[in-house]
Amino acid sequence: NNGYKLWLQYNFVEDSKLREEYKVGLNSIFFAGNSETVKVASKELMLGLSEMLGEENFKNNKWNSQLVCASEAFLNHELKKLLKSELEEINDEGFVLKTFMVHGKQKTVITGKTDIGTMYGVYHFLRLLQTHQSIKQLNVIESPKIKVRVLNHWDNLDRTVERGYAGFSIWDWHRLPDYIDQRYIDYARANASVGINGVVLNNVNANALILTPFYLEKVKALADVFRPYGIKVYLTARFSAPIEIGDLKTADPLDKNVIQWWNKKTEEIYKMIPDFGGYLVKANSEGQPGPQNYGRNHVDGANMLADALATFKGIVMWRAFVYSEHDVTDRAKQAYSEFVPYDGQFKKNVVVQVKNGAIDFQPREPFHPMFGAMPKTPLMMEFQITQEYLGQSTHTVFLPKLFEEVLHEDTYVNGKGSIVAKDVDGSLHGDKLTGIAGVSNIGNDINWTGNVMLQANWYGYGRLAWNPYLSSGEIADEWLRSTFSNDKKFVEPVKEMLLDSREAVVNYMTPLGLHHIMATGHHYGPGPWVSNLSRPEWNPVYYHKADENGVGFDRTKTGSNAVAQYAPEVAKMYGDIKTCPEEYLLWFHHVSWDYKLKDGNVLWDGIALKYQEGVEEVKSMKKTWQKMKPYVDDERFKEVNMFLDIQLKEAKWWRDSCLLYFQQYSKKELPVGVDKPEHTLEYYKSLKFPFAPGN
Ligand code: BDP
Repeated sequence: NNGYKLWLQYNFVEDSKLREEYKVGLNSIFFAGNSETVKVASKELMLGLSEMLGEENFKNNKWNSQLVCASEAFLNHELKKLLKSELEEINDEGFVLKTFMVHGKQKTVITGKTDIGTMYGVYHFLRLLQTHQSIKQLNVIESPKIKVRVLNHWDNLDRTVERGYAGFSIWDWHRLPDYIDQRYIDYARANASVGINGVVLNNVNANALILTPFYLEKVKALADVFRPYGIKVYLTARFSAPIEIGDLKTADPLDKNVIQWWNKKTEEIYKMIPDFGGYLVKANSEGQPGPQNYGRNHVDGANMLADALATFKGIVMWRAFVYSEHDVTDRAKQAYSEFVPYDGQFKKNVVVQVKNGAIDFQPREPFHPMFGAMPKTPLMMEFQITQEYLGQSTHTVFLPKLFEEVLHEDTYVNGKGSIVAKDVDGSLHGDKLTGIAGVSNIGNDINWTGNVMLQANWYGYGRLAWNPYLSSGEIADEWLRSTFSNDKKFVEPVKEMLLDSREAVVNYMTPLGLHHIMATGHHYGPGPWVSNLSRPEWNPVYYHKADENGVGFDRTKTGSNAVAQYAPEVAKMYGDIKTCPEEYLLWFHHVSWDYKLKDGNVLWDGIALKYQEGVEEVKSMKKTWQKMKPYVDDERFKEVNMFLDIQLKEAKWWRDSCLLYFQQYSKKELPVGVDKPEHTLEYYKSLKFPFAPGN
């Protein structure tokens, strides 16, 4: 098993009792309608059932079938009446799974307001079987809580992937549009199975060529593949495209010719792709062009594109990932300072895309202060599924745990309970347009994500995008059962291992609120000593500020006062060293090496012990996995094992190099229980990785 089938393994149900139960409830099946969506959904159902039940031929007794799949418009009169109230509860993408007893016989209906909704119901039904749940009395009524649920591919036209660690891009631009790789179809199936309904095909550091007719033909081919699966295609729009591919002298968003150019370009796209989703824009950020190049602002830029898209119901996802080189006091404050004053000024079809934290996808960050702070502007969450700062694709880190933590943080903007998830799903401020984005970890490696364990992060992101209130435990459980085995002796320990893995990476990389101490450029491995980069805020020393007095970034009143960007309750909690959660201690405070932590250890000892704990956690992950040999095929077993070996080696590398580095300032011995470093600090500093991937 090379992992290509992801969580759609559809393993044979070995438990004969359960298999019989399923067969009894499923001996005849009827699909109403004949759209492309109905076709792919019925094909998927038949594939899943034949693999899981070992049964090829299911009868079709039309409306008398035991399983009926039909969207509302196709339901017969009787079923429509029976399902009336359930159908009223769902939105256009929602579904209902319901079992009735008709003349003493079990009958299950999968329905939705649309064929897409019904298809989501089919995938949910398959998931129930894959996770060995009873289907005797189904009463599931679900709708996605977020409208736009996209993957952001940071894929370049030359097939390299920015921060990609699973090979090259899966988009084979050269062979498109005529050659349709089976992978595109399987990619769409995987996304649909978890409810992802959009894909931004190309890098936020955009290339304008994607908007030329030559490439748009290729984009159209992909859009045609994805459409039956309910997936829309979006593109990143390079702000200077009117100059680069349009022969204009300017890209000023208020210039008539520029406006006209974008209008025409957009019309051209919709002619080819009538359900095109819209544009994602990174502007005036890390050297990307934007409205500020012309003395305009983000609102001018976003609204100009929004106008072009509005007639076609397209949207603009405008990123808030900005930090200026002219203000280096605290990078963490800049996006908020720049964007919050624009609240209420964006057009209705603009959503501002905000990373989960104010710096950049660290192993742990406090929630971005923009969440909750723009009541008149829909904000879309951006998570990073690819592990730029979390050990790339070799380290097993279960990210739903991180996502869940952020989604549950309380912004307090409308009083207690104003959690981030509510800003994202629109319930906090009544936003109509809601969205979530995950920076994809997918490449052309045979198992898609480089390391099979990291398929869980793609899966988990999708599940949370559908329902941001799902728990990471439920997600781990589902994923393990669908991907590997339903055996409790496998599921329970490996679930625990996954759920602990996120804390492990925090501990061996950046405990107690340390952040951004990864090595230059590629961010692979530790580099707390790096201080020579041209922009101060690109250097790890800027973030940890270690000196003889202590370590950490003072973001309280005595420092950058970044805490003031949060609601008063939160500002107070983070701002006071006594109430600041220790996970964020060094994020918000510069703390003396002798400061007493809650467990009685002084800070230096506490840091050292956390690094050690991280290493111990990886050891125990390894131990757990070793015991799983009986439940996993050889190929995947070995692969994960090798990766865990790398992870352990690198966890030690992190611990040793960081402790040696910080020890120069703390001037204290390592506490009892912390292993001695294997090498000298000079050795760790001398390690160079000129060809680390994904840069
Ligand atoms: C950082 C990455 C960089 C991205 C940038 C972004 O290092 O490669 O281009 O974010 O999100 O995480 O735009």
